[in-house]
Amino acid sequence: MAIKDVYQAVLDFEEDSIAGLIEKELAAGTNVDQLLQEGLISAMDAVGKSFSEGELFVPEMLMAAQTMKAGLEVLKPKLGAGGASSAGVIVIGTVKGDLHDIGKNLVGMMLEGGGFEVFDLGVDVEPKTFVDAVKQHNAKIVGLSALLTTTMPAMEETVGALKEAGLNVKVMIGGAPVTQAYADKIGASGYSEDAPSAVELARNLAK
Ligand code: B1M
Repeated sequence: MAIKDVYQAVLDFEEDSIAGLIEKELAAGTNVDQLLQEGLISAMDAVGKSFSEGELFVPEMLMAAQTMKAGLEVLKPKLGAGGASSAGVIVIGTVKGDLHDIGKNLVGMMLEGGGFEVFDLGVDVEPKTFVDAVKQHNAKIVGLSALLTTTMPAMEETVGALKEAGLNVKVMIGGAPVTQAYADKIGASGYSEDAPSAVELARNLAK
């Protein structure tokens, strides 16, 4: 039994057994931060890299993310108390009028895998709901997802609402029809084309 087993469990999509592995590690006194960093986060980074290199595809990435999430559930209660710190707080959601959530969920899970504390507001989220959630959770980053060209304007509306509320928050956007040019146009802080690059972007924005 070692942290590398936890790491490997993510790569092997062992969603049903990862919780038990982590519990055993915790019982053996393994440091929570190490389990998070060297077990879950490193494994998801490796998954992200394989995806970027075309060795893994969306279904595998989803399975790895689900496995990581199952492991994270066991670690979560220990995170605040155990000294492992969050990489930052992110509020994420699919914008108003848009019901697509598969990509957004994947991004949210990868962000959690990357060490962020993620509050997922779901789909069809009004600009005001994002504003309220940023205030409630003291988030430093907001993640907006849109899959329809017709709902992209809701991203601009949301960026406007956050600015109008005077919130000092970075906004990252993504989704199939979204581009860097669009992010620049609406004054978003950044765009990423997939879930692994969303983690990198969030890490940069959190600096
Ligand atoms: Co819809 N749909 N859909 N749909 N759907 C698309 C998007 C479409 C391209 C299909 C097509 O016509 N070829 C088309 C949009 C056309 C356009 O606007 N340009 C479309 C349409 C038209 C519609 C409806 C209007 C259909 C209708 O009712 N007439 C309707 C709209 C409903 C609404 O939202 N109001 C609709 C409905 C649906 C379903 C409900 C049936 C279902 C959604 C189920 C769900 O999400 N729970 C659905 C699906 C599944 C799709 C397709 C087939 C797949 C989308 C998906 O999940 N991809 C899609 C066609 C396609 O893309 N091939 C299509 C997999 C996912 C992992 O990728 O979401 O791109 P993606 O996420 C990626 C990146 O984009 C990025 O990272 C993710 C992971 O790498 N990313 C981010 C996403 N969000 C990010 C946020 C970030 C960073 C990166 O930072 C915060």
